[in-house]
Amino acid sequence: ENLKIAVVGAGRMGADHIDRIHTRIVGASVSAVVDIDLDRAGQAAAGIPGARVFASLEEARAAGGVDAVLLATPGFLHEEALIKALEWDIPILCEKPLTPDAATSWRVIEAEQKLGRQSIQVGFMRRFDADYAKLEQIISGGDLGDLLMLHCRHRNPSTPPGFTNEMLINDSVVHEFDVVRYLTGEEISSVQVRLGKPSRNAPAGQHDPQQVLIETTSGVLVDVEIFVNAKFGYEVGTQASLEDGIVDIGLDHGPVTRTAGRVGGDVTPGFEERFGDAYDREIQSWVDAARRDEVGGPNAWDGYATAACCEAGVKAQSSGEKVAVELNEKPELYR
Ligand code: ISE
Repeated sequence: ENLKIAVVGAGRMGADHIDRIHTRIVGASVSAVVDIDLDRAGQAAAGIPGARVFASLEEARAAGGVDAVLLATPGFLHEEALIKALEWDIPILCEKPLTPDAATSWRVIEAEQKLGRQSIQVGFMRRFDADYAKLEQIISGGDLGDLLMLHCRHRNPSTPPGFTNEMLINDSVVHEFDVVRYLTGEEISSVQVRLGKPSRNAPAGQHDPQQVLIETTSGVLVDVEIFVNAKFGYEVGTQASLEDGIVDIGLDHGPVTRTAGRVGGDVTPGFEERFGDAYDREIQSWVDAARRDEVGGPNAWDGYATAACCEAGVKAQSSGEKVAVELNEKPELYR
């Protein structure tokens, strides 16, 4: 029988996941769409047989037919829904960030420990991207020696209204925090943020671009260019410097055509296109694992550790200093 999913939040990512579950995911269906904006929920649920619309997760749950929850609301709304779904003991896919800071994420970790089993997967889809997975294999395979440095670029064409400086870290660089942990297999020990010359295309109150400097426990150094009003399109990539070689991923322009004295390919317009396959694999992996009461990807510990990095990053934005990332001891459940 299909896993019946309540999707909470019918915004950009929620609507994309609803379409994905309906059209491409095997063994699951959308049974409820939850949004305080019922019109928006109705639009996202339109044409999906059996998908009912609710203003709250409690109402959806009370109406029955909810086996799992996909949380696609903004990060500051996650904690309450996560704690509830853990109490109900139903599997959860939580879009990033798990929560916006370490203390709230730790409360989620404590609630999951009370349940006694991992039940939350966090939406770090880059781990399901073919290029990132290959880079991870190259690094962990060891043929090119140790990884020494990573140079990351994360460019969005533009930001929605109200995208603050903190969101540059909590909503965008959070992916690099996860990728660095994924590629190195280590925790991050410090974060520093440098605000250089701002672009005239940045909206008022937002400093764009920013440079984020990350260190891991063994001393791998990482620099991130986060440039969220870069205009030209969407680009996420990484160059890895290893002892015996340099590896590049993410110059994702498809076929290159030379004609009429010009050379070129296409730039992906946004993350839905760039990571479409990765999102499909991520959600399928979650669904398959959820049906066995398991987690099929990054877990709540990954959510907590990256939330601690985000908290350090936001502090570093205003202090300009290198801020240490302090983590609680990793509970048995995640070892
Ligand atoms: C967005 O929320 C995402 O998760 C995208 O992957 C990221 O590239 C973008 O910067 C975020 O705003």
